[in-house]
This record gives sequence, C-alpha cells and structure tokens, in this order.
Amino acid sequence: MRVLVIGGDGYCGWATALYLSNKGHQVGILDSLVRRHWDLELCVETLTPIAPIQQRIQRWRDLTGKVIDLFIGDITNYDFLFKTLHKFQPDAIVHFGEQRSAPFSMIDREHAVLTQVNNVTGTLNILYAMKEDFPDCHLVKLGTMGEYGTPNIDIEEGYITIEHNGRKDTLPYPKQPGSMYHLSKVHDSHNIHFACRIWGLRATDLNQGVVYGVLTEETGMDELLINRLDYDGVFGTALNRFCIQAAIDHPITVYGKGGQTRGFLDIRDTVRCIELAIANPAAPGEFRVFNQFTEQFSVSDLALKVKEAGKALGLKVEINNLENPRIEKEEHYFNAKNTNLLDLGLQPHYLSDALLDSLLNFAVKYKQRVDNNQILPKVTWQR
Ligand code: NAD
Ligand code: USQ
Repeated sequence: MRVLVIGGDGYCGWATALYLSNKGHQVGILDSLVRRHWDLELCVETLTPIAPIQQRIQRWRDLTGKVIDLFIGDITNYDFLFKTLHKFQPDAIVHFGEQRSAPFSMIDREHAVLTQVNNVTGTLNILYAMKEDFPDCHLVKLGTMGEYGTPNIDIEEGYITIEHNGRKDTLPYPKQPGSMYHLSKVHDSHNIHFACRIWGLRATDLNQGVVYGVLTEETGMDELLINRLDYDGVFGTALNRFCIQAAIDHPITVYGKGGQTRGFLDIRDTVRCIELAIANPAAPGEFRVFNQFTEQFSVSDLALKVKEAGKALGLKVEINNLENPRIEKEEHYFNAKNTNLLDLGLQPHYLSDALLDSLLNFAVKYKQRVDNNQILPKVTWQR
C-alpha cells in the first residue's frame, strides 16, 4: 500500500515509517519538523541523539534499498497538504502530526491555542482534502486514551450502549479529558466522526495509551536510525522518564499519591497496531475506534518495577512522591477494554520484556546527555 505517515519524524511516526517500509509498503513521510523547533524553544533534547530527517532516510535507503519519500511542510497549510496528497496518492494516511504534550498545552494561553489550532486545523484539513479528492483513502488517526478521562465505570472502545427512559442507543463514549492537549484530541474525534457520518469517509481512531521504549527492529539497525526518547518534564512520559531518572541516580518523580492508572504499550506494539489498522480498513462511512494499549499500570506500580529492574544493573533507585503539578484523580477506578486490536492479531510485548533492553540499557548508555535541570516538572495546572 501507499502509506503517508504524517508526523513521521517524531517518536511514534519514525518507528512506524521504517516498520511499514520494511514490510514492503511504499512509505512517504510528511513532517513540518516543528517538534525539533519546540525542543529548541524549551531548551530540551532527546536522550538519544537523532540525525536530521534527510540523513535518517538516506541511511535507511543505503541499508535496505528502500526509498521513503519526504515532504517537509505543515498540514495546517491546506495548499501544501493538498499538493502532497496529489503527489503521493496515498491509500492510507497515518496521522501522528500533532502537538502531543499535555504539560506543553498547559504552559499558558498561547501554548493552549497553539496546540488546539495546530491539532484541530491539521486534522480538519486532512478531512477536507480527503472529501475533495481522496474519498476512498483510509485515515488512521492517533487519538489518546486520555480522551475518556477516568470515569467510575468500564471504558469501552469508542461507543457505549445506553438505555434511557425505555429506549436504547449506541452512542459515543463520554469524554472527560484532563488537559488542553487531550481536549484537542476529543475535538478531532468529533470532527472525524462527523466526516464519516456526513461525507462517508472511512477512519480509524486509535486511542493510544502511553508509549514506552525506544527500540524497534528497524531503528536498532544503525545508530543513524535511532529514535528519540524524551525525558524532560514537558515531553517526557511517565515510564520513559522513570528509567532515565533511575540511570542518573535521580529519585523517580511520582506525582502525588501515584494511584493514577493508565494504559501503556511498547513502541513495538504501536507500529504493529498501525499495520493491523491499515491492513483491515474501516468501511466507507465508518468511524471505528480502537483502544490501543496492552497493559494497565498505576504510576506507583511503574516506579516499583523500575526500581526492581534497576537492581540488575546495580542501580539504587529511590522513589519520591512529589506534589502533583497536574489536577487529576490520584486514586480511581480504571478498567478499559482493548480487545479490538487483539482480535485483529496483535501479540503484545509486555513491560517485563522491555524494561532492560528497550529502556534502562539505553538510559545508562546515553546518561551523559541528560540535563538534570530538565527533570523536575515546571508546568502546573493551577490557575
Ligand atoms: P512527537 O512529538 O514525537 O511527533 C509528532 C510529529 O508531528 C513531530 O515530528 C512534529 O514535527 C510533527 N507535527 C506536529 N504538528 C505538525 C503539523 N502541523 N504539520 C506537520 N507535522 C507536524 O509525538 P509522538 O510521541 O510521536 O506522538 C505522535 C502521535 O501519537 C500524537 O498525535 C500523539 O498525540 C499520539 N500519542 C502519543 C503517545 C506517546 O506516548 N508518545 C501516546 C498516545 C498517543
Ligand atoms: N506522571 C508522574 N510522574 C512523571 C510524569 C507523569 O507521576 O514524571 C503521571 C502523570 O501525572 C499522569 C501519568 O503519569 O497521571 C501519565 O502522564 P504522562 O506524562 O506519561 O502522559 P500524558 O500526559 O497522559 O501524555 C502521554 C503522551 C500523550 C498521550 C498520552 C496517552 O504525551 O501524547 O496522548 O500519554 S494517555 O495518557 O493514555 O492519554
């Protein structure tokens, strides 16, 4: 298939682009490189040194003989997006190209507006371009488990059947997101659902949990193909941060009581889930939702697992419960369904297999690159 990976220079996108290329798909990467710019603005860097996108793609071609097309530009620019789609003629669009950090979106009004304009406009432009000239293309859109929040009932995959005053219907599952970023994903989901219902487009919304790990078969083939691994207080995510903290002897930063429970998955499962979604496309008019995670953990569970795994490397890991910079429930019910992708054939990697090979060993190898000033959270949810 011809697959356009929007956001293909990022963490999930780069691993996915190489994986799909290796599987024989004709891959194009579209990216504005804005994430590299945001890193510079915040003075943060990935733990792992990433090469410029042109060098990455050239190296991939030298190693494998496989060509990845590159389109540098911003999808909030409709003209650029439309011309790229005409040049590339995708069968599937995998859309990772958004501002994805909750703390970034909560810095101030400007960052909230930037996040929502970037994310909502980009996705709307894709929908309009598809409506205009690519109505059969399948949109595979990265959403987030955080769209649901932490309700006191089981979380279904996108829809819930409700009986009310003697009548019954299956409706979109209620959304209670916890940041301006997570809210942008809810807005996207509504817009995509509308485009499927009204214009007959086909889309899969992948409500992904928190991704961990840095190693995939392809990104591990060469140093120039290495993926990014964020550890700073804005872009770093829970488990990735905890492993890097362990490597540099920094107490693990559990926010508040640490009972916050989320869905997690290995980056090797992210790429496989995308493959499964594009191989089994949604029907015309269908807005399909998959919950994309493999295991649920509380942040305290994760901290303890990192502490335990660290022993094998001789690391003495401390855990510190910091005052929570976010406003969120710290003890709550959480039970989310995730059977759709398993039914399509996903065979999960479990955390116990990834902690050393895909995280702690990398963290130790590159620990000299860590800037200790970027570990503690600086953004708060308070007024
Ligand atoms: P990332 O920041 O590493 O990558 C995103 C990429 O998109 C960057 O390369 C950036 O330059 C590009 N981009 C952003 N806005 C763009 C625009 N307007 N036009 C063109 N390119 C643009 O993020 P990631 O961690 O790879 O996340 C990818 C997607 O997956 C996001 O949509 C995110 O919400 C979702 N997601 C990520 C995680 C996670 O744990 N990383 C979990 C769940 C969902
Ligand atoms: N947390 C800590 N300590 C830390 C960092 C985070 O206790 O040092 C806690 C947070 O308070 C939160 C939980 O861990 O309760 C998850 O935080 P996170 O930063 O790992 O993840 P989140 O902000 O939710 O965002 C990340 C990605 C985002 C994606 C989301 C999936 O950045 O793109 O959408 O995970 S989910 O969480 O399922 O919505």
